Amino acid sequence: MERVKSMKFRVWFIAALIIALVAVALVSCRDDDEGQDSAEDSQAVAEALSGDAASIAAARNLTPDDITAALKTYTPSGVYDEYVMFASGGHSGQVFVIGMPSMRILKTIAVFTPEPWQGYGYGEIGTMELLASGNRGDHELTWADTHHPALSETAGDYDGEWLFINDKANARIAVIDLRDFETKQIVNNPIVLNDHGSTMVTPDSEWVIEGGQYAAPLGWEYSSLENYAEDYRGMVTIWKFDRESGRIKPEDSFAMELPPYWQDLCDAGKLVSEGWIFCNSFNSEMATGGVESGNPPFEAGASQNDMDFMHIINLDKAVEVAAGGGTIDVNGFPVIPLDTSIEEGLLYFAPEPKSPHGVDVAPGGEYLVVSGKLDPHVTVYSFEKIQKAIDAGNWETDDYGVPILDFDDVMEAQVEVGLGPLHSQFDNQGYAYTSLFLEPAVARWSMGGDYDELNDDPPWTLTSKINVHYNVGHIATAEGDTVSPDGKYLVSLNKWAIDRFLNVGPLLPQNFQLIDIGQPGDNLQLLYDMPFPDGEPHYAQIIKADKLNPWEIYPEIGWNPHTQSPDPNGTQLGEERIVRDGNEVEIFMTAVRSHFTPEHVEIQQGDHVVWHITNVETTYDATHGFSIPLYNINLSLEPGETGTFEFEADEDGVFSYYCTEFCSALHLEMTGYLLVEP
Ligand code: K7E
Ligand code: CUA
Repeated sequence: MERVKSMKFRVWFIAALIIALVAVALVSCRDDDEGQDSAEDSQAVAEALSGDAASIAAARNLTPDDITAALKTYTPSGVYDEYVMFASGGHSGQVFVIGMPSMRILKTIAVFTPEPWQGYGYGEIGTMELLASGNRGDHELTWADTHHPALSETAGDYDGEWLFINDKANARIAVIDLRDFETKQIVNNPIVLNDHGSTMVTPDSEWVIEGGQYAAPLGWEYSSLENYAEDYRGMVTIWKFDRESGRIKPEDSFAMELPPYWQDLCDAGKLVSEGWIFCNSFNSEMATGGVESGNPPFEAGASQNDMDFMHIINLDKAVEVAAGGGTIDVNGFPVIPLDTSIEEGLLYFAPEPKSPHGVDVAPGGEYLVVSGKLDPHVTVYSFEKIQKAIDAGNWETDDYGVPILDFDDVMEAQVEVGLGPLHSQFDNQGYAYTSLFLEPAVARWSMGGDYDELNDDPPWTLTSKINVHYNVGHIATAEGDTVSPDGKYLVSLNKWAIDRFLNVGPLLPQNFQLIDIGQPGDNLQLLYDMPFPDGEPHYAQIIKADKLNPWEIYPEIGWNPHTQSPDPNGTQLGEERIVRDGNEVEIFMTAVRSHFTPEHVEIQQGDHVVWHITNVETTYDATHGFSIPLYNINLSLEPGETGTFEFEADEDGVFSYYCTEFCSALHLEMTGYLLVEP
């Protein structure tokens, strides 16, 4: 696509526009600045611009739209972002924290993959045990495919306390504590080895939903593909989250057996539909692939039917049935059998066209939006109509006996949005947004019902579209999954970047495109392209920055972040010591600018070493690192933190340990000798 060149624009026009826009921005955004007189400011800006800015704009070929976009996103030094986006990191196995609208990356949160900056998985016992808790038996897992982050909610609004993320590749869920932005728990799904429809939370985060993906015998047993219909199954797992302890409680959790269609994304009901969950599915054909043997490949075999099935699950009732013992044991985990779900009225289907991907619950909970990848429409279902159809009780069933509600009974509207619709999000103006993978574009369409009052566009109509570059997957709007979305910004999480950035070889970054959705009608503006150079993020959630209230330093010196409580091995200044008991050596060390105490650690080859380090700093950002060569040890110790590692001193020699954070002028001197005598 040829970019319009600014040669067409005269310098005076750009200069006038800059002055006008900056003056508007100053008056509207900075009117709360103390002691600043906006008239004086405008004067100063005008004087500055009449000097350099117009010629800079001309020299850089900036169009008026470019200048508007710059003014909406440029974030001066020391000014904070209004929103924070938590993006999954795809096959990096991590989560990324990004400020908006500046689109500055603020943090990587190490989750499923070792990460040396944070000392995650390089000796520190808490992180080693955490990562090991995600192993499967003897099989060590050191990566993950994170797809859908979910912020904890209170009464359907993000509360900024916890973050959940799934691992599609190995069916795991992690819990991140937003007091310190660190991972606290990894939970393995006992009955499946992959998931996808996760994580989503109920409006008070009582339950964390993990929907499945590729059907397999539950409990990861073997069975031939010839027995697919009989032995293979789908599932949804309902994890109990205990806010008090900040942990998922597997002992209070359960799963539901589902037919071997490939369950895909799920979403939790809210407000009127609270207590229900919805998962879409594909491959109701139960295709088993085998292109090498002359069978249709999955892509064709799983795309024959015009309709697949949205799964409508009565969560409240399922919780009762599970608590009442209506489960069987699979790999030590309680599972509600499919027959029980049918008898108890826990599970219904609604037909959904065609090869669906994504079901999104509207802010009021009254509508469910489904996109079929091979259908140019989004289909909107009415929760009220679904309830009526369930009460009326006339339905057909699928091969497994699951009731299939009549499509026309439950469908509220279909909106033709374009090619390859995937995921939908919502704003505060009565619009929904749907990503269009094939165009690729983002469509804005107006909602009906109560949402119709919020804008002038007719209900259930496409109102505008914006092209994105290229191949959008998910989109995320500010506070978009809550009962009260903010609108304002939308981020298009694009899978291909193609020509948007300098060529860096055949592996390209992804592209996050920030879009202004604040204006009604046909008025979407692309503001910023952000290259994302790591695993492919699938989904993101965007929270108001002022809802987050993380600690600046740990609450006490000698803090254990894994228990979020004082560590019994925390060491205060003056308490440093080395304790020997036979071949067992225990070291209690402190770190402060700019030395470790002790600076000499002399041990014997063959000793078993347990080493505690406490960062006794109480200064914001005074983090110290600690590394030992050869033994693959690297810790990050934030102010107040105590970290512990252990190792067998099987190699003799002289090992200089040092601080890996440039913490002070004498940081290079923040070192010591580990002497291992043969
Ligand atoms: Cu569409 Cu995993 Cu939500 Cu990828 S998923 S895009
Ligand atoms: Cu501590 Cu460098």
